[in-house]
Amino acid sequence: MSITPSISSEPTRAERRDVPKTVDAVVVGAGFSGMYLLHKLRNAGMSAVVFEAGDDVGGTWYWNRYPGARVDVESLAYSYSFDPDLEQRFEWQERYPTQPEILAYARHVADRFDLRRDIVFGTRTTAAHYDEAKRSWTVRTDRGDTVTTRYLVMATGCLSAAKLPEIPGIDAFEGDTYHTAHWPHEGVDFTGKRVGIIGTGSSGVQSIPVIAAQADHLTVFQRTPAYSLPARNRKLTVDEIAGMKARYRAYRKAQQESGFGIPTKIPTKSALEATEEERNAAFEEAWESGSLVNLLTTFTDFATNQEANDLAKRWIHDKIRSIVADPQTADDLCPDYPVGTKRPCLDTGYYETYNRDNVTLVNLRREPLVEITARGIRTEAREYEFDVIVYATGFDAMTGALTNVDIRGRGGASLAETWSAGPRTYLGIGTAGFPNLFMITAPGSPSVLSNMMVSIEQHVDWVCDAIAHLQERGLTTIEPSPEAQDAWVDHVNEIASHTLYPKANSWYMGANVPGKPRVFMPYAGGVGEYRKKCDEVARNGYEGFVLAE
Ligand code: N01
Repeated sequence: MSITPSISSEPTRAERRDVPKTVDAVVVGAGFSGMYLLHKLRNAGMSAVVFEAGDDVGGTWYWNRYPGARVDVESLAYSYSFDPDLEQRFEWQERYPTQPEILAYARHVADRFDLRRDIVFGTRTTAAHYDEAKRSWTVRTDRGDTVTTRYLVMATGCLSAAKLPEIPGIDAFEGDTYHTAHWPHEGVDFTGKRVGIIGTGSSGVQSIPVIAAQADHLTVFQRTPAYSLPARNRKLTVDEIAGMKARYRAYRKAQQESGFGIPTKIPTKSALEATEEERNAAFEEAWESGSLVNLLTTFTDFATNQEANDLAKRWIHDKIRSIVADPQTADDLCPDYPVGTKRPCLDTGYYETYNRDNVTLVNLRREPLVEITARGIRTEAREYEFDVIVYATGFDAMTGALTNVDIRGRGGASLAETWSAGPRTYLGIGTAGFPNLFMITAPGSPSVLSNMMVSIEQHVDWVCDAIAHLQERGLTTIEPSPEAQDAWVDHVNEIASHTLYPKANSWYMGANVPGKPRVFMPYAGGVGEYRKKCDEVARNGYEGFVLAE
């Protein structure tokens, strides 16, 4: 479902550059994937054009301007590694950078590599059709452009197709409405306003404390509580920055070999073997560290054993109850699914916010949402009146941005229809029947279970190497064999089946979109293992792919 104009903040249309009729590669999206792709393709002597819906670079960080927006990977780790000089020059300010700081970084990169001259802004890609006779793609946009290209790279991001909830009366509200992923560039002043917010995922958890501090009253509508850790954000010290800059090369290698794209200590003990004292100490240390991966790697069986996970769950419940004063509110904030099976959050004062007099939590499990009305939100218990409603209701994750484009491969087969029972890819990079279509961090790759910057760079490097391989050998197409794809999909499912992930109704499973097939989409085997597999495939002449002259 796309965002309706009434709640989106459409950018003013930017000056557009001329669009060439034919290029070697079309890239869709000018976020961190598209920017790096453009840089690499150009360096390889290829012509490329990037279509970007927004009016500037930055992708997710261009759109998600809601109050409190930050990344939950540390700034010095959430940055490109491909240019050591860039690493040394850019000065990160905070441990967890704000959206404006990350967007400033993206802009800095665009300037540094003069990227904007090959990016067509304010332009949404609407269709891409493969011509089997010509072995080329024809790409169309909402601005009337038609470009033919040999290679098509979807750098559209995993969390970019914002989603409104399926609630009756959504257009009836007469006040202001905003979606966290389409926040107005000029910001929103909540002073003196009665605000309702629907959604308590990462976007809700980050924005709720900031909105509460400003609004007259904030009412939070929660369907599923989040697990959230205090971020313990702070200014970076000069020594910290210098220390990382001195050891960046070794750190980058460790990132690439790690499980989540963030080096951590490797757990050695089962939570069930640890004494209660050891467990409490480990959980407390993770909580105090302000790092999600530290929590997720406390014990070997945290992600795979229900009993082990329950120990962490109970510990976090106790923490929530120790912070939130009202016992009923505290209970309502305690999640019942295994820790880590929905994306956990990092917050600044989230649970404490519920101790404020001007904040109310509505538990939609006890008081289901009925409709949006002209004046506010009606639950089965009552109507709540608002001046503003904020939708922090997330995304059609991982597949939405791909299937929203009318992509047609061999025989005119539509990608959306081909994936109607769930996405099928080989390595999360390509899909059978769609030659020379590459996807960056697609389903079947670690993507959202990793530090995205690490996974993005790995995919972009791999794709550009594959293209170079074809070019050097005078080959024209590459696409996964159906057999290799089937085996990979089975492998991805097999790994997921050994974890607790499928136990939660998460967007990882497509569960937040009615009718979307329930398939665990990311590859849960870890960034390091995945990279080894991709490298091996390339070394073996792109094993599992069909390459043709
Ligand atoms: O979206 P979400 P998000 N009625 O899907 C609720 C990344 N991110 O934008 O869980 C009532 O997580 C929904 O309830 P439920 C990060 O990967 C990162 O917050 O479906 N409620 C849920 O509570 C993150 O995971 C950062 O039951 C409804 C909420 O809306 C991902 O983006 C910051 C509803 C949606 O939560 C998505 O985060 C922000 C309905 N009909 C985002 N429909 C950082 O790096 C939905 N909900 C820190």
